[in-house]
This record gives sequence, structure tokens and C-alpha cells, in this order.
Amino acid sequence: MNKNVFTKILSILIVLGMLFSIVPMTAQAENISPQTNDPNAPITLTGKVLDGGIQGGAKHGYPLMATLTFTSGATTVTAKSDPFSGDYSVQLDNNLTYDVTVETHIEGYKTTTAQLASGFTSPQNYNLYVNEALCSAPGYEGGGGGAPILFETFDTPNTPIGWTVQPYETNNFVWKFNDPFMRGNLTGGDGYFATSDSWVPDDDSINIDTGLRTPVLNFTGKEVVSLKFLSNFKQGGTVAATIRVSTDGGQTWQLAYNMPEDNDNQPQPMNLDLSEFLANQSAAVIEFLYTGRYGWYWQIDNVEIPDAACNRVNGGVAAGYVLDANNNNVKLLGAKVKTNAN
Ligand SMILES: [Ca+2]
Repeated sequence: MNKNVFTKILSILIVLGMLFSIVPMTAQAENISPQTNDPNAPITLTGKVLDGGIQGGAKHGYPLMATLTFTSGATTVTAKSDPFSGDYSVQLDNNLTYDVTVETHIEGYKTTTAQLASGFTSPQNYNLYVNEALCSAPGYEGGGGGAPILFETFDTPNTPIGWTVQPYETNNFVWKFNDPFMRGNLTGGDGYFATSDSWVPDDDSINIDTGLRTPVLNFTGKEVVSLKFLSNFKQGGTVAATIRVSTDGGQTWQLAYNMPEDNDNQPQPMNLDLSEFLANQSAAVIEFLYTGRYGWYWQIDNVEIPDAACNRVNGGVAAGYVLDANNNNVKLLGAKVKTNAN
């Protein structure tokens, strides 16, 4: 087929597809379940969803595309905000009180929750704040070039200085650093790594219970604490891999995170926000705890606690259209736009 003819047919197909499938980019509301309350007294609630940046700190303040969910009893109503203006519009009954959640699929933002008490008026604006510990939202960067608080690459086949291995069972199945089963580094990291391996041939009677502890860490003055590491947790048997934290130098512990299993054997880069446990704690310890019987292994490498100051930087979230190159009046849906950042 002649290329020009093909291009024209393709354009016509796209136009026809657009005619049947296009949805307005303006805000829309959708009733998930019918409202059962006074249908004669609804109000049109409008407002904007905006970038709130670092809560109590710097922000860009630009509009954000987000999903707003209003729940009152069994009634749930949703709306989407416009990516260009942040505007949303939704029909609600202001005799009711609604729980509101506002979330965006844009990387690095926390979900905002609020309550809309009965008698509310329009407009209502909502801010979305960046997760400071992750500091991965467009337009924000963490670290500020400062050295990480902790960075461990397990480059020797021995316990790193300041770290400790806890044998909670009286057997030799504890954290090792010399790749005892010669599996190689499956974390995505290089060289040696830390591993606890429960592969015990034909013997499911051996209980494994071992912790790998960081040095005691001082987070005084740190409002946010995040833990990054490379991981490969192949789960089997009764084995569990968890992150525990202590705020008294290792005397008492609480569970912070359960590792998801990774039986596809793919490296799992982890980035956990531990601020709720460890912010401003002066005697913090983090433990990688491996327990259970007759499973596979957990490998970790490149354990990092960045100096997580999160700052506003140039750049940020952008919105625009992708147009048909043959007809600039045609906007294309579902196109993927990539930048150097994402
Ligand atoms: Ca390594």
C-alpha cells in the first residue's frame, strides 16, 4: 500500500476512534452507588487540587490531576480534577458529612484526607503534599548533595563494622556475608551482599530466626527518615522477611514493614518511609529479620539512609496534548511521553 494512502487511512481510523471514545478532559463526576439522601438539595461543589509541596515549606503550587472521592455512609461519589487548571466539579448533598480522599497517580505525592462537614459551601480547594522521605515527586529533590547518614555495600565477606548479627536460634543459620550457597548477587548490586538462607536439604525441622542490625543511628533533628536498599526475597516454606525498628538502642522492637515475596527472582529496589517510627529518635536501630523454616533466601545490598532533606527544585509537573502530526486538530489519547526523568 502506498505510504500516503496508508497514513490517510490511519488518520481517518484515529479520527473515527476519537469520535467514539473521546472523553472530555474537564472534570467529571461519577456515582459509584446511588445517593439515597435528599435529592432536592444537592449543591455543585467546585474547587481546585493544587501542589502543596513540602508541608509547611516550599511548594510550586501548580494544578494537579487527581481523583477525589467523597464518601458518606453507603454513598460514594468521585470526581477528577483537570490537569491544566486543577478544577473539579461534583454534585453533593450538603446536608451530609463526607469523608474526602484526594490522590494522584503522579509519583511522590501523599494522599490527602479531609472531612467535609454538613453545611459545607463551595468552593473547597485541596492541597497534595509530597512524601518528603521519598522526595520523588517531579520538581522536588532530596539529599541536597549531602552525604548519606548510612551507606553499606557489604564489600567484604564479614560483618560490617558497627553492624551486628543476632542469632535468635542456637544454630548456624544466621546472616552471612560470604555468599555461602554461591547463589551470586541477585539484588541488582555488585560483589558481596548480606544474605540469610533457609535452604536446608531434606530437613524442615530447623527453625531459622536471625536479625541483621544496623549501627545505632542518631536522627535528632531529622523530620524524615527513609531506608533504601536492594533486595531479593525468594519466599518459601514458612519464611518471613521483615523490617523491625528500635528507638532505644535495640532493647525493644516494633514491626515496620513486611517484605513482599519475590519468587520471580527479580531484584527489588526498596525505598521505605520510616519517619513515623524513627524521626527525631536519637538511639535508632533498624533490623532485617528473617524467620521460618524450609524456604529460600533473602539477599540485601546497598543499604542507604539518605540525608533526606527534601527541596523544591526547578521543573515539575507539566500537562499538554499529543496531536496527530497530519491534523493538529486531532488530539491523541493514550500516547506515552517520556522525559529524561521519567
Ligand atoms: Ca555489594
